[in-house]
Amino acid sequence: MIIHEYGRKLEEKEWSPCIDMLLAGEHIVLTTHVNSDGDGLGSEVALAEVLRSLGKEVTIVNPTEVPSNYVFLQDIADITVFDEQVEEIIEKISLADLVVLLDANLSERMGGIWNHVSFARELGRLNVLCIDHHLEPEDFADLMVCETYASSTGELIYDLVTALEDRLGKGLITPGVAEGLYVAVMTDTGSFRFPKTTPYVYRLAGDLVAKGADPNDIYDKVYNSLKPQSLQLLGAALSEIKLIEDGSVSWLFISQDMLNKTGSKLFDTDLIIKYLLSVRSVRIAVLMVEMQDGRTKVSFRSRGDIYVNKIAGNYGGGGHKNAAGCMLRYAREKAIQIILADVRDFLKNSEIINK
Ligand SMILES: [Mn+2]
Repeated sequence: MIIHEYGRKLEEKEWSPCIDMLLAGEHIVLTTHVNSDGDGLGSEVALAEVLRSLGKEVTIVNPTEVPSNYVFLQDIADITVFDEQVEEIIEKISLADLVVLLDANLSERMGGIWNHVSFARELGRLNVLCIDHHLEPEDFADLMVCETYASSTGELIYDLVTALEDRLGKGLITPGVAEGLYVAVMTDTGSFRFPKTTPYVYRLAGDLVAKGADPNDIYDKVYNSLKPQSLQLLGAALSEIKLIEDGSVSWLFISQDMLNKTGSKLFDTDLIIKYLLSVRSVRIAVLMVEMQDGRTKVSFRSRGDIYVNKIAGNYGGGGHKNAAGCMLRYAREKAIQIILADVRDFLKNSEIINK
């Protein structure tokens, strides 16, 4: 098992083991993490189209459903969802010779799919490839390209496809591929403004636009697709935001009751977290969402050199320096109590270290 962690843009030749593995595959399954996002989904549809153009049989199987604002992506309707089609997924994995996990670096992020992948892999039937940009990868695959310098998995797939184009001597970025990769990079960079938005990211975005991605159309479809009930949830949530520690911490707890009253689903909360960081003094923002089973999903955002993935890591989660998450087995009161205590401690310690 090889983990590439160069911490810089990979040279073309460094993509070779990854390209060899993809070219050797005949029946390839692509997947991403639970509660899929634009980066995972856009990377999946882009890579699927590239591999299909090379004659591979490719299927996408995801642990959870596609959020409605991404259903416009090419061929997304063909995605099989584990929660709904377990039998089909088991069959697809049993026929596969390669499984590629995109935008996650922990086996458990595959949800129920991992058990079946792991079983087939132990029988020697398939290889597992992981391409991702989160911190602290688990060494679970046959080949892992884990590059935390990258703004997005989409950026890595763009580089991979470019290296593949060089190897094969032909263009592979069709308008469908460009659209998928643009969605991936745009969503994970917060529309080209997060810290890892390098000059190179703008150049690759420019190349994708030149090859058929329409920035105006894509932005409109991804971000202006709220259901009226999402606005109700947003209104209810904004009025509940709390600021503590002299305004350096903001937090919010969204209950099932709040979701039910406004008819909203879990992924509608994504649009709320940015408001938690919209006050200049805030250094750590915490959004807690009550799950149907009573557990609490926690999302962290931070400003500057505050590694919130470390707080999430205390509870089996992880992510990036400025954006991370975890699932707590505690209900409301206990969850709020321990997370805020952790955040206070963490902020205190990081202040001592930074002095
Ligand atoms: Mn990502």
